Amino acid sequence: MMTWHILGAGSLGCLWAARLAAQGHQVQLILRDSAALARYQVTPGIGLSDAQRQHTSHYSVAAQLASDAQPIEYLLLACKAYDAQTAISQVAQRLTANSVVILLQNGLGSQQAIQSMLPQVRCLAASSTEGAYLAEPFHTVFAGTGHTVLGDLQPTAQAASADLVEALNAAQIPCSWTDQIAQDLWRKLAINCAINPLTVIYNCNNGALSTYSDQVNTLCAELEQLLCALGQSAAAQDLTQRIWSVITNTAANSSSMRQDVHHQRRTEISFITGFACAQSLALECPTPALHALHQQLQNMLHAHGLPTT
Ligand code: NAD
Ligand code: KPL
Repeated sequence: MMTWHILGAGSLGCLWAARLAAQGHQVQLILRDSAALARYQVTPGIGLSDAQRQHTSHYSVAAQLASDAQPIEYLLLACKAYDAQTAISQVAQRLTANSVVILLQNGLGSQQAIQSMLPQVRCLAASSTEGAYLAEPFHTVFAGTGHTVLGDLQPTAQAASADLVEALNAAQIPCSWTDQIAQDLWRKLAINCAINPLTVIYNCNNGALSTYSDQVNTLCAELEQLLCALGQSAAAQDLTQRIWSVITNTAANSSSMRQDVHHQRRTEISFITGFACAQSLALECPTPALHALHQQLQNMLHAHGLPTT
């Protein structure tokens, strides 16, 4: 059995914690402060409900603060991308050359920043299509089945983590290993760039983007060029087709960014369109529609009283 620490006890953090604990792993939540610890200690443990919220089980999972002295073996970083660097710096002294850190953040930028902060630590990036939301603090609802792909952020002499993937699958966390995680992260980023901001701007479900097909197709073409310029031509392959498949297959869904705006939560814009725009400038690969989209999204967020970064 493994010892896991979970930093970020939100929707996905609680989902992973409950499933790992159910499988008999030792799990510790790392909570933000003593007030959060006190709030958690009066709960019956982590609550996990099915999508219809017909069944809820509670899992007894221990909790501690970042200042605890216990060394960390496996760390799941499950906070938002904009909190990731601050959160990891709070436990950095507890990581060793034997630690494995899984970065679950959406978008790109936070993972590379963390790997540079911790050059001696094995950082794996994860790209997940699972869906969860919090019904209340420490009570997560498993809203959508999906799959998580994991891979090393930087080349390593260590073998692919077959034991890790096996342990996660045994804990009902469907996942697989890739030696090309950057490809998965870039493909997902491109999909999120083409879909999420437009659903905020037009305040619509994903499927309604078929009304704006010219705009979607222009973005797809620019994103394809950007991925090729980045050396990610495999991620660029069939991108337009993939994006339209996602739009069709998730037609009734409200994108995660639109949900964030709807709930008056900060978005991960800087790690999605913000990161793509920065890369297009750095590579001198012009993406005018993407830049206009990013600006329009920032204006929209500002109008909603939300952070524009
Ligand atoms: P969330 O907001 O529900 O949870 C994040 C948690 O991290 C919060 O409880 C927050 O208080 C905590 N946190 C932040 N900084 C902290 C710190 N310094 N110390 C302790 N706790 C800290 O987020 P989520 O929905 O679980 O998403 C996590 C990441 O996974 C995001 O990047 C998101 O885009 C991605 N993701 C989420 C889903 C989903 O369905 N929820 C699906 C795929 C990807
Ligand atoms: O990943 C998504 C999101 O909402 O964040 C989808 C639904 C695939 C659209 O980008």
